[in-house]
Amino acid sequence: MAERRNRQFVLAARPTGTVKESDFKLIEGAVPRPAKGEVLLRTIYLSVDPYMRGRMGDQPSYAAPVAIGGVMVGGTVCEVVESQDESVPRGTYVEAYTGWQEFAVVKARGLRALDPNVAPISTAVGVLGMPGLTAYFGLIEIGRPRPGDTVFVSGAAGAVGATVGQLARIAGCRAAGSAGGPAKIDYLKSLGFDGALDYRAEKDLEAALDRVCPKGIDVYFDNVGGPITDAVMTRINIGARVVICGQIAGYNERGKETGPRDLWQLILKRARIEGMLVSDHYEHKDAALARLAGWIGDGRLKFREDIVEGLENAPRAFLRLFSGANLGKQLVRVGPDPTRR
Ligand code: NAP
Ligand code: FER
Repeated sequence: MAERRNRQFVLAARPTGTVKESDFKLIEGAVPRPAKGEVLLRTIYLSVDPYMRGRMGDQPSYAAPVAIGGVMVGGTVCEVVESQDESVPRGTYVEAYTGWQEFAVVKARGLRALDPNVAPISTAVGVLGMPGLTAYFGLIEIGRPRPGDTVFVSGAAGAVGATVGQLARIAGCRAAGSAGGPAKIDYLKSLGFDGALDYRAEKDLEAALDRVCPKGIDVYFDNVGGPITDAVMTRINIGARVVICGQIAGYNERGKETGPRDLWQLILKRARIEGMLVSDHYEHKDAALARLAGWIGDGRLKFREDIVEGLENAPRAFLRLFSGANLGKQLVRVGPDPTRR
């Protein structure tokens, strides 16, 4: 039998400005062998996420950068193909953090085993994984929605944003959001959003906000930053909560973002603004995942995936996050998913 090879994407260069496919390099190595207490994993799905842009640079952050020549990091859904630990037998599906590669050896301990009968295994890096938990903790813990509130979310059609809007409705709020292009606006309406605006098409964002949020905004869940955030800040209500989750509009900028930042509005509206990091809340992860799974089960929480085929297309899939080409959680299918027909 021919020796199995492990294809991996390593970081070739630290990007300046917009990421390019040439910032990544596809290399091949030997498939590693597991030692006692370890398992060999075959990647089925790789999640590509906006935070990876931060790992490509060496600016100070909450996590260390990927080294030049190092394998790109990332959440994955894998199958155990060889086990040296009886608690995680061969054939188990697991959530892991093995990055942009086809095979990896990791410690068996701490892996989350996935049951394909509960939810599609791909959701472990989506609505039932890091992005879903971000929506849950950011909205519930930081946004503290009350029935009757208006919740506005930027980047509303994305993995985090689409979940935020639906959770807001489950909490008894009015949900509205912004996204780029008519297909995403239709998608938001299909999810039950009460209002949606296309930030690319609207000439006057403040007027558009008055249309979709006629009673102002009580909770602003920001995934984006930039012009939509400047406009939303002028439309927050007294006692509003502003959750800073992401600032993707600035991730490819070279310097610090400049432009109007109307913090006077926080005084005027006695509002609170708070940044959040999903992993700070992982102590309560299991309870949150159980609630999210319950809402998926009873049909109140829907999710959508956008799957690019083949590890060789991972850089292209990643770039889709910045052009806005992805409609739903962006995944890469690295290898066959035996649980899906
Ligand atoms: P996503 O929304 O599924 O994909 C990214 C989306 O961002 C694109 O589809 C695009 O949608 C939008 N976008 C890209 N460039 C933009 C720009 N210049 N202006 C406005 N919108 C732009 O990604 P996600 O995984 O759900 O992540 C959403 C945000 O949450 C990101 O900012 C991410 O960093 C953040 N996040 C934070 C945490 C945390 O712990 N703080 C955890 C997870 C994610 P359009 O077509 O609508 O432009
Ligand atoms: C994490 C905390 C935050 C993590 C990802 C994020 C992969 C994402 C942050 C962002 O998109 O800004 O532990 O693990």
